[in-house]
Amino acid sequence: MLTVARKAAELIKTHRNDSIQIISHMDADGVCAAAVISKALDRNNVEHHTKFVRMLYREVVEELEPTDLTIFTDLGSSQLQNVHNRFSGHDVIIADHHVPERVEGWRELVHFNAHQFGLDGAQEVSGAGMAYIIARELDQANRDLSGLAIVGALGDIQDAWGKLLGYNRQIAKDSIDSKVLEQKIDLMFYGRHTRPIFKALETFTDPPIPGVSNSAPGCVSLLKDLDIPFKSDGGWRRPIDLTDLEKRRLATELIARAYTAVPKELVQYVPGLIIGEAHTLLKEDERSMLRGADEFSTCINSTARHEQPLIGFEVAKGDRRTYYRAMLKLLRYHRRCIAEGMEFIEQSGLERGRRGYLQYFDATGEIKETFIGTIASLTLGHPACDPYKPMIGIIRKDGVAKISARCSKLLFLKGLDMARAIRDAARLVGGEGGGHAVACGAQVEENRIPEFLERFEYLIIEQLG
Ligand SMILES: [Mn+2]
Repeated sequence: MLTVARKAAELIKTHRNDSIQIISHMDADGVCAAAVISKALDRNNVEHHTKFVRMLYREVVEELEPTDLTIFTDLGSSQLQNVHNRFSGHDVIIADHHVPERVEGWRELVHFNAHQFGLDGAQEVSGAGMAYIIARELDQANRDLSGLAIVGALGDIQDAWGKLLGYNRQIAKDSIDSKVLEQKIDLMFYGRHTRPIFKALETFTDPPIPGVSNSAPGCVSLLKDLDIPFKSDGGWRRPIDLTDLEKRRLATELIARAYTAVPKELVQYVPGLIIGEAHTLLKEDERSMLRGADEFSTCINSTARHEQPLIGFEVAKGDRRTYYRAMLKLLRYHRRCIAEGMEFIEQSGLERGRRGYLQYFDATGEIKETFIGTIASLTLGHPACDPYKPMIGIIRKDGVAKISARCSKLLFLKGLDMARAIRDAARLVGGEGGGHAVACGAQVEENRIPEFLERFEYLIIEQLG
């Protein structure tokens, strides 16, 4: 594997005085991947440009201009044929972890894909991880960029088992060795460094915990019962402020309560969702949203969702001034969009699939299409929905339906791969789909939505036996 990474690094070096572009995926992993390569180039005083795209559909690729060297990160492999048609004859590096297409006889291509080395690209290494391996070959001093590779991996939900797997563990080790990262078994609360403990509890919904999830008064009284103060002299206590003993008391109680509500066959996976590996970025400010690697990745993800990936890109590269402030502003807007989206769901309610196994909503004209996935996943945490069944959001536009699907990590741990189901279901009705096992999407013709839903529901029931 390192041989190919080295070849990529050598190719970059031979082009150091030429025009270089990075083209990357517009999501958290893709933004981190581009930031890793861009940082490595900056450190070598190599000029370059960076661009983000959602997918390398044929029309998209046709609008790209080949330069002396093009580096694709977190995409390219699964649309290799399209890339080949436009870029053959030019020097290209692809650093990706998606399942690759095959193309014969493209000599100028250095294809660095996880699957070629027997790595599971869904769980063991991300696009940012692949980019990082090249950066490390460029210069061992780039080991400090491994923190970004972990942020990218979390963006692609590669820690669904409560810990990193495969090559991601090696990258985390680089990161710990270079004093960028701390890895610790902890409560899997979102906002460990930034939110009051009761708030972190209230928003914990996967798995749902009776009397805690979505219940502020319930969280307050739980903390009282467990004798865990939620305030100290310095203000609200955050999850990381809890002592190990307090954390243990809390974890035991949460697991016990979750057991009472989770379907029997899923019970064994519950502890892994409540306790797991937490990743802290030690160079970030103690109370910053960038301190927790998971929150960092959510921040970057929201810049991509709002079509402002360059903001996340500059923040990932280290800007803590202009772009960082722009990101915070965007996050406030992001929260407003979430509130509006959830209000719409409250009012319109959910529909059920024919077999009762899917829940969905159509938010055409109400929610931005890049935002539908975020709303679908938050809806899963809503008390009115069944958290153990997949949630689908639909937006119709110009005769085409954009579909986003989300499900609890519990279903994934039980063996559901929604990405496969959505790809197959979309194909069966002449569309396209893909993504991650618990978060994926598809595009189908508007008039085929009912047929798509039926097929998708069928494939999910089949997978879950
Ligand atoms: Mn990725």
